[in-house]
Amino acid sequence: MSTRLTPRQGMSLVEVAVSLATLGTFLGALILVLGQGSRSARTGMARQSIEGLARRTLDRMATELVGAVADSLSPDPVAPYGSSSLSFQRIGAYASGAVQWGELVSFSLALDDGELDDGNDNNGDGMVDERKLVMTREEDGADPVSSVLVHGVRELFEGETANGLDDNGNGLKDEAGVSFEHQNGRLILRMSLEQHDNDGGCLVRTLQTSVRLRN
Ligand SMILES: [Ca+2]
Ligand SMILES: [Ca+2]
Ligand SMILES: [Ca+2]
Ligand SMILES: [Ca+2]
Repeated sequence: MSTRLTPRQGMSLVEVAVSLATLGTFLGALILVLGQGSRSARTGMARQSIEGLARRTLDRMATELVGAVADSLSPDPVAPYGSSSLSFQRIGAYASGAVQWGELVSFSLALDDGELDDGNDNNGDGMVDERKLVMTREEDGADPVSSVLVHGVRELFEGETANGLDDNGNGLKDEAGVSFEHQNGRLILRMSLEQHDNDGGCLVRTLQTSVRLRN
């Protein structure tokens, strides 16, 4: 005697096809959700990273500037242009009533590693003509010692374009990604950092702080 399966005891090809299609749709949606989740997690971490980097760098600069004498600033970075570089000194000691100056410290911007000032992204990091911030110390009579404080400084401060105008309304015209401004005995430090990720996202973090100068 032969036994035959009724249609209810097995799955027809159509049913199998529908099941596979449903499973495929479900897996596709799951992969999409997981992908979006990890992308937003990566973006969140990158945001924290650039925020921390900007804060640490500004704190470091502010610490170096504690005790800086207003008259020692070179150039004196007053509005409307301020300056993207700055040298300063503290008072080292008083000897026989005379001031002995401390070491000469300077901050300056240089093109970032592998970058040329040509309107192109030469080093392939997604940023065009970005800078690095360099700090140099010069003890009297000793060779200068330089160190890089941060990479990925924007060529211009956030909201600024090179047009001779103060586009972002902060009182400085065409200011760079790091700028200094001397205002009534205070030195204002501004910084815009930028980072690009593999998903094509662009993060910009802009911070500012100020330090009281010594008379
Ligand atoms: Ca670049
Ligand atoms: Ca370039
Ligand atoms: Ca401005
Ligand atoms: Ca401008």
